[in-house]
Amino acid sequence: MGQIAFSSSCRPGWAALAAASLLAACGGGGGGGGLAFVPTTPATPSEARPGTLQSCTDLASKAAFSSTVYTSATSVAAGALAVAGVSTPAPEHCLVQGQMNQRTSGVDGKTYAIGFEMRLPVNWNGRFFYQANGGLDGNVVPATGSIGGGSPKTTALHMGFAVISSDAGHSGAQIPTFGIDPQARLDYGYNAVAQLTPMAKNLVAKAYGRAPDRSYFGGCSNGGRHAMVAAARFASQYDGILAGNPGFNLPKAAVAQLYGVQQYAKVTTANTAAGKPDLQTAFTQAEMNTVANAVLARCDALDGAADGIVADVRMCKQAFDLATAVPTCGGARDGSCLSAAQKSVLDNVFSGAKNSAGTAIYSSFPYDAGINRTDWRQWEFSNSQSLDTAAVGFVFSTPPLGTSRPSGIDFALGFSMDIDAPSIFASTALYTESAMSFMTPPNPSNLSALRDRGSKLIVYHGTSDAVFSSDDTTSWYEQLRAANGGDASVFARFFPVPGMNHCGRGPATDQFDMLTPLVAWVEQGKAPASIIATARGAGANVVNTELPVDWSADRTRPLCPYPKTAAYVGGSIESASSFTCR
Ligand SMILES: [Ca+2]
Repeated sequence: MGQIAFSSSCRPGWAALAAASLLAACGGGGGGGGLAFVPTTPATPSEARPGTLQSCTDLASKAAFSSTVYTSATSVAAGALAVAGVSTPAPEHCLVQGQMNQRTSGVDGKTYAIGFEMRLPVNWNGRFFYQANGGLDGNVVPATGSIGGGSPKTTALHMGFAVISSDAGHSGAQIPTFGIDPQARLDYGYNAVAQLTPMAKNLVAKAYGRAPDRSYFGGCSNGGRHAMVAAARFASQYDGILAGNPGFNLPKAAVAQLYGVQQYAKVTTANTAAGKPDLQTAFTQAEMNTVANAVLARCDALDGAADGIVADVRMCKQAFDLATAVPTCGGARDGSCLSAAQKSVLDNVFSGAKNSAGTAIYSSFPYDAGINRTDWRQWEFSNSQSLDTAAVGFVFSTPPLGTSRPSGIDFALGFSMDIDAPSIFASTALYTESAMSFMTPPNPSNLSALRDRGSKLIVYHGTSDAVFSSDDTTSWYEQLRAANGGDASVFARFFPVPGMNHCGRGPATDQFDMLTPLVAWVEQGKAPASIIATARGAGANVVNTELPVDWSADRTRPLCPYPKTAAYVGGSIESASSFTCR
């Protein structure tokens, strides 16, 4: 199975991560070699042409492809596939399942393959959509093509795209031990996309009689990371890329989660049944409500509307000081205050994980209105000691530390930010690429190949995301702007989603369709000046139960391309038409 060779990457370790030195060390990223930015004229936009499925059950023989086994090709009648939250039935389509690159690992002796399924609608819109999935992958999620945001009301398949989904090269949903196998690491990081993309395009060509006119890529969380990696590594293959809450520095973010466990363990008040620190007691629900309310008290009105939304978290950073905004408990903790120790812990987490020398390990996080919600607590107090410890233990550390250490919270508490954390940059003769190499975009601010072929990138990120920081995405976008003469908006736009947690939920207008505007941008040259988002109150397809009670059920807001934010211009506080991006 031919591995695709990639150009060498520029990736300094933590010591060189100051923005200025990064840009200098990486040659500026934009027009190449640190030379002055030279604008290029993107290709003339053209729209995809619809087509009709010509072939399904015989595709296994018609679409033969290197190192690929098709295990089934079956017709699926209209309405036979239900998608949660989507009221209209899935269209008639062909379901092709199979695997690429089946092999037996010489390291752990297990059998691996890149499992996939592809759903090809009979009435095709002429487009291909790569559905990137979340977490540790390991599961062929049905290839319906999530368009992102909170409980979307349609899918790429419903819209007529031919959609592929994969397990990213290992089987077993969210089971981390595939990280013992070096090739499975690379497949998860980037190689599954490299292998599947040409296979899928060939399948489309055989199914419809012609190749896709346009190709798109989308996902959230680890899927957003896949999207950011595709934008950097596979620009020649994709016309439009949609990256949601992207964990494009996922190994760093996972280590930062372990740092959070260590911090929270300092202020717990009880142990679990297993005799371990109960992180849920580090900050009670009442205490986080106090913090979130203090954020709103200081920051909500700064954007011109006291509406429960902090439209500009950068402005809030200047205005909000935990030390003075939240009362310090004079006596016992009662929910209305934080102890001095708690303030220190929360400040450490929000200012960002550091090693003992004070060097930043990941990123700061913005104080926002959604940091008292369920999803935030889930990531900080639960996933941090299960999912993140497993990922660091088996997939991101080199060699994998998890094979010789306890799991769960004990792994997190025993993890040294000085000695162990640098293992995400390490490689060995067996593990030839570090996690930071295979998981992250090479030189993420250099997207000149994507830009120069006229492809477009839309990124969104909830500002109350607990695990991947919107500050990190903001920092990346600032570097991208700098690499493009101060303005990257001709090909890449970043839409922060105020109040939204990890890929949805929170006190937010979290339902939006960014795929349709991405297609309009790619194919008609219409750049998105704003994107309307809707709250999911009573009557929504899937109700967001965490919305503030004083919001209308169907509140709308414009999401604005950074650095613009939504400013109130008068009228109903519930309507997007009362706001403008500026
Ligand atoms: Ca506000």
